[in-house]
Amino acid sequence: MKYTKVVLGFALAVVLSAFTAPVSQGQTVPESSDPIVLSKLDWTGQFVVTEVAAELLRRMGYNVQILQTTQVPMIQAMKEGQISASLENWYQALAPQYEAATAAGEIVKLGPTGVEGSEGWYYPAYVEAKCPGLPDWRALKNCAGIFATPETAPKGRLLDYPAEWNPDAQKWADAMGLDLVALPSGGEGSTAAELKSATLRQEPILLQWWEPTWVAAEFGLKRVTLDGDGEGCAKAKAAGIETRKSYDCAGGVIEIAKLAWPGLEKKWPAAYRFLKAFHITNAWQGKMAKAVETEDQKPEDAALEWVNQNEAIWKPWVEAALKG
Ligand code: TMO
Repeated sequence: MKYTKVVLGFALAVVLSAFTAPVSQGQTVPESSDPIVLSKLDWTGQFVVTEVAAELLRRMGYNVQILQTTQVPMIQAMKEGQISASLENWYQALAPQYEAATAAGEIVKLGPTGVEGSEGWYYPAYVEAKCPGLPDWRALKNCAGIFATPETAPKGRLLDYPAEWNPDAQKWADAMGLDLVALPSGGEGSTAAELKSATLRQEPILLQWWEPTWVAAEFGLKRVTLDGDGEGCAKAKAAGIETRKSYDCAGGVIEIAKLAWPGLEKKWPAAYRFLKAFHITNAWQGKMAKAVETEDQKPEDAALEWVNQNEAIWKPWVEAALKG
């Protein structure tokens, strides 16, 4: 297995050496040997997308570094040029900050990541038998208590996103008059572990979550519909919640974009063109993320496997970027 990977890697390196030729305007790639720094945020889907982009940039001849951070510090680091690009940014709770920074010219948008996402409150399908009326959110008016934990009883627990993601589930629950207490998760892995144990015991669990994730597919999660007949969105809006960014209230679309430091285009023009062309689908990301989460594959190895198997997809991005 290891041997095969090395041989494949070598063969591709030979193929790719043809790319490191002079490009338009007399520039050669890399235009600067300074590292292009990509952000590694704290969810698996983002790791693998980032590793794919990093691998391809390296094959183009760039020096690439991956910097682990979280979303709020990432915005500041990108304004200052300490992060060159970030491949998967969700325009939900942090949308106003991304938009303000873009409007001020402090960061630039490189276009859609390609992943189609949704998010909201989820539960395993077996919960419906214990809470008739789901997936409509109004069912929770009568059965929030089934989600109680020792910390939240008699109210139900809503297992929220980790604190670093600026979660707002409590605001939603309050606006909708639901007896739920939103408690932050320790991260994607710890929520997955809780879900696994709840499912084994067929116990009710309600969580703020998103798709695409291998967890949603694996555990057959269903999403609470917050819109109902418009009542849920109206309540949230009246409470001052940014409903324009909610999957339900915005008509089923969340923007997921690639962002960059404004100096990227000038410093590494071919990398800029490549990153604009780069995109990924739910299926490609899902396969890699699942291998990382359930088969203990390293994100960089999952990405390398994708790159080795999908040259027909990425080669045009690289060639066009190098042509200028
Ligand atoms: C971290 N998330 C993918 C939900 O934006």
